[in-house]
Amino acid sequence: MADLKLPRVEPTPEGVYYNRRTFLKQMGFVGAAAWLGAYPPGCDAQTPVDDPRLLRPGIKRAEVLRLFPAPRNARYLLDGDLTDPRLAAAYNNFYEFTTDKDRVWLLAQQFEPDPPGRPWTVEVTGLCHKPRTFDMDQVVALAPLEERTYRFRCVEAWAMDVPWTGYELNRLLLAVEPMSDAKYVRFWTAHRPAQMPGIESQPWYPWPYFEGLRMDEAMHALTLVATGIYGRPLPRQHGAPLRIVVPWKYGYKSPKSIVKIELVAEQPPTFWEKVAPEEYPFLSNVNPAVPHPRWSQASERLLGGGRRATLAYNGYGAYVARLYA
Ligand SMILES: Nc1nc2c(c(=O)[nH]1)N[C@H]1C(S)=C(S)[C@@H](COP(=O)(O)O)O[C@H]1N2
Ligand SMILES: [Mo]
Repeated sequence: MADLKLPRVEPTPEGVYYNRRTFLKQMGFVGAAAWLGAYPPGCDAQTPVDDPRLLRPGIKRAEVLRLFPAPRNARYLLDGDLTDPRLAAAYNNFYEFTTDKDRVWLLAQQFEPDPPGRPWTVEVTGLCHKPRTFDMDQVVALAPLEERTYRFRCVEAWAMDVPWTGYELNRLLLAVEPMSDAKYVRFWTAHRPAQMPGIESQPWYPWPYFEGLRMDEAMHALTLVATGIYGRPLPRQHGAPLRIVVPWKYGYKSPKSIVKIELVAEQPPTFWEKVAPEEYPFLSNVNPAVPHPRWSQASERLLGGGRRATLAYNGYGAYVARLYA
């Protein structure tokens, strides 16, 4: 239980945004070559996969690449070392490829999120005044990308501490001007059976992957649209070219490779809730006191070795507990 890495989130004055230049000056720019060296490998257990494809960015679009690495936001830090990027990239949940966590990265190599002539788009629609379909150039132009280090906790009791690149989901939602009756947000993952072998080999799952949040959760400052990890565009296995990150909830509430976001009035169904409602309820906030029906949630295994206590709301209670009062 040593090595308790606590999040530190400095309070932000409402409505204050830093422009990219100020950030670059204040936080110090991290050079492209330094990104790997900045995150020393974990001390034991897994041997990192040594394959050049492992960390390959999912998209090569110049407009996106030039924004990496994004400046660090010093308000969102973790105490202690981060997870080795090679361990995080070689142990994944992305059932569209396989349930074998050690092989997701390999099978995901055939996924081409943004091929020439068929650019990735995200449709943001539903109860809003300005529904819009964004391509990736427009997604990254919407708000300055920044890096935040977050704890990440899978419901299966493994965890990692990683630097995401992205911006707050509220930036994307506000861009379409939500209506007052928008109370929930739905998310859909891409459905590409030809590139995602797990879809056809597991026909009993309700593809495509879908998730949902309450509007207040989606608008919360901790909830990210992530386009990168460890200072580079997301590799395919982490959900290229963009995913959602909700650090106080179990990992399945952070859907990958998003193609559609819809603002709705009623609580939407979610993939895992549909599969096993008693095991994966809609809310799914990290809670050490509530065991999964088949295992304890009191502690968690860190990728790279070691165990630590699970924290309520994954350590973010000071910032999110009020949402559930
Ligand atoms: N589309 C999609 N998104 C998904 C999943 C998935 O299977 N498909 N798995 C979820 C689960 S259970 C976890 S723990 C995280 C894992 O993210 P990582 O592989 O980038 O660490 O992705 C989440 N998002
Ligand atoms: Mo998970």
